[in-house]
Amino acid sequence: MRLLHTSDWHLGRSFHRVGMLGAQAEFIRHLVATAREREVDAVVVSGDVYDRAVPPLAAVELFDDALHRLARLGVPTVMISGNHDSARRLGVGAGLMGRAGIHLRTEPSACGTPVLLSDSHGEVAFYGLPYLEPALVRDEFAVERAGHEAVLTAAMDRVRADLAGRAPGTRSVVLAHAFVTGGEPSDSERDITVGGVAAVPAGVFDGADYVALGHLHGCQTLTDRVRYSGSPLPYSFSETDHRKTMWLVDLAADGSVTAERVDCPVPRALARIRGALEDLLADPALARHEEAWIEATLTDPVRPADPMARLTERFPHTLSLVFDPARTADDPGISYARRLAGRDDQQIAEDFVTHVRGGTGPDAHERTVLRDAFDAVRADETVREVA
Ligand SMILES: [Mn+2]
Repeated sequence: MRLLHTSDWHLGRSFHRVGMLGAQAEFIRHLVATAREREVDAVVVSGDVYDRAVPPLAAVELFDDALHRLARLGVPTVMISGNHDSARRLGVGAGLMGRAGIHLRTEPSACGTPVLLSDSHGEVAFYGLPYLEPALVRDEFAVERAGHEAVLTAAMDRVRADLAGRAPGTRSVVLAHAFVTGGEPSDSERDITVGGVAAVPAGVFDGADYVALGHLHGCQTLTDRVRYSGSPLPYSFSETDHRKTMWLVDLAADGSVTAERVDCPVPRALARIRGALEDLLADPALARHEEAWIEATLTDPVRPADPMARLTERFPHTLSLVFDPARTADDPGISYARRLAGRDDQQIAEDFVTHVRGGTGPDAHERTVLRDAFDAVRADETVREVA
């Protein structure tokens, strides 16, 4: 069975000030053309269809267009909701869409109920695990003080139990939206840290022949059977080095996997350039980036006049301007943002406590208090989005 695995469309999202709807529509056409030309048996979309719980009308219309194209193509499609989607909103009409061959899985309670597709070698069971927010699905999976690992393990136990009851040799594909250990994040994923641990080990998915992951925006291979497709388009400059792709996966009769990367059309290259303004405007080596979307970091000790206007004369698609005047690391003027870069909320809060207490960090109880506070805020945000 041949699958086309994609995720993280984020329909409606823009890239800095550039609207991406046109590029997203182009991607949908590319997806459908690839499915037809490469004779794909099933398309899997592993969450974050939309960028927001309540997406703009144009994004909803584009999704509607995608559904029609996929249904017309006649290739069965399985989709799950991600942490950016409102599972309930996305799930509206799922029963009817299912009759058209588009299987939307947004209900945590349906984790163990597969979509069954078959080829000449027999059945393949597709289990759609929507994004599982621990605070919201704790009761469904009867786990206490749940983190991501606990709820995904419980969901996969249902998958394994269902699979065990099927004919021997039944192959399986699991769709999940999660941060799996070993994956490399970028700047455009929403933080899902809960209980201090966002990442779950790949071993949670043991028993599945192929695990089609969504959430991280870079295409990556964790094991032969566990892969992220990444987003089809870049949504932050941290993705400058990404090659945007989908996975074309062949699932053999014995469940073994071979996978090929299929490139996605990206409207414009990305580049990050750094230096003093005059150097950036003069350096002949930068000529190759003149048509790219640019993030420029200016290192001039004094902020130059009209930097954006001057940069866009040479680089008309400059989208982001960062000032990072050349200083030594112990300079007290070094920016607060730079000191915080790369640290999560919990670490920042713990370091703050250490700082204001003259070097004494929080004890275990205080760390738990901080962690619970962050979890409560995140759960509350999610509840408001889902509601
Ligand atoms: Mn995403």
